[in-house]
Amino acid sequence: MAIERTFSIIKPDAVAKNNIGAIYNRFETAGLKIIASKMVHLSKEQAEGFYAEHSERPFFGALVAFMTSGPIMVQALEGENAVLAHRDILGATDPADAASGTIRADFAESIDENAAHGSDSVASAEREVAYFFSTEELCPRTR
Ligand code: RTP
Ligand code: MG
Repeated sequence: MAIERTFSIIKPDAVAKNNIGAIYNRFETAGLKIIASKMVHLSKEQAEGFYAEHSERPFFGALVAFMTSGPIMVQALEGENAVLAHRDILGATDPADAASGTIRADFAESIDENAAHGSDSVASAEREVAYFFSTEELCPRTR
């Protein structure tokens, strides 16, 4: 199995509800290792740059407003098939459609405030990890 990296955000709604630790527990239970982590409060420019692929979508303004509404936690995660493994425990974008036991089913209120983000491909993960972390900030696991 391939050891991959992926990128995670615990979004402002979940940080505000004190669910950081509970969501970290989901990562660790799934075998995903946190190799970098920090809290940040995004500027409008940072949020627009991160979600640039959605800039023409009707929800873009609301997405940027939400993502800048409070602090977030950003993580690089490492593990076997990490991109898909992380998307599996995250659940569907709309928590109403998310499988029971997933992060969005258990911690999210709506499609607009859906608790967490996960990279959708290895290529996205590389870009997103690099958007927030320098190489020196990543601590790959040897055990
Ligand atoms: P994310 O990037 O945050 O992990 O979410 P995702 O891949 O599951 O969904 P994506 O299509 O990338 O959309 C990014 C975020 O935009 C909001 N969204 N709203 N109202 C809508 O139809 C709609 N569609 C997407 C969601 O908050 C989603 O997480
Ligand atoms: Mg996405």
